[in-house]
Amino acid sequence: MTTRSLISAAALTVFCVSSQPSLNAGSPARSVNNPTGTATVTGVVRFEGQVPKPKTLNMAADPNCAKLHRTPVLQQDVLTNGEGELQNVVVFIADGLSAETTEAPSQPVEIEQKGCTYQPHVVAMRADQKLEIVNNDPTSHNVHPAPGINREWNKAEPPGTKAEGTFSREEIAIPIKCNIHPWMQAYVAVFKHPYFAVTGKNGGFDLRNLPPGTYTIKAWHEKLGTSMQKVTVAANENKAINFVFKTHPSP
Ligand SMILES: [Cu+2]
Repeated sequence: MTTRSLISAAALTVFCVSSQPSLNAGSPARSVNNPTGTATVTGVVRFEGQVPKPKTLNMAADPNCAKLHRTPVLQQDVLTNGEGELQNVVVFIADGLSAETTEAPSQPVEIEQKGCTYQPHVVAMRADQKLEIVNNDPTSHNVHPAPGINREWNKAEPPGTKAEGTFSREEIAIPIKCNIHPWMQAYVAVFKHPYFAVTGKNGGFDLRNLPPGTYTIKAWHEKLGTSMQKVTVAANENKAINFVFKTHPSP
């Protein structure tokens, strides 16, 4: 036996052993041992139609909040730019991944309580990654996630302090409230894998390091719902897809 064939035999043995318990045993083209691939799915999320007029947040109940603003503060629910590109959409792989083995990053995801609003309004993170909420206001806040399937928690935050917590289950997405200021609202999307993005001001998203495969990709928006499409990518392929949301989808 040559050295090369010995290596091939060894690799085959490793593959056969490791693929036994995986969800992907019937598809030997994809290695479950290598979750970091080379394919990319990029795109833009757009809103079509009349953008709903944003409501003004009424902070009169807490003068410490009201006096932090000279101009009205608008609700952050449907945010578009002049091109109709939609912000705060969570785009993620919903189906098609084999079992993932990568660990959650050790650095926390941070949300700031500033001007009596949550900044950013939407974040995405890994299960068991730390979520850190920092109170940068001269008034007391509270942070109260209201999950559907994760453990609920509820923490006080005097001025200048921070609170932290985790979520162990995938959930898209968990509303985050402040019990003191009912207008304060954020969302946290929690994933078991690293293939997710939140659109910025240009509506863009970028899912990198994907293994080759066929995936269901979903786009979630807090008010406009969820849209999905299937995409197949080969190794090193960069595929562009777009999502479009409308206020009143036709029946
Ligand atoms: Cu608050």
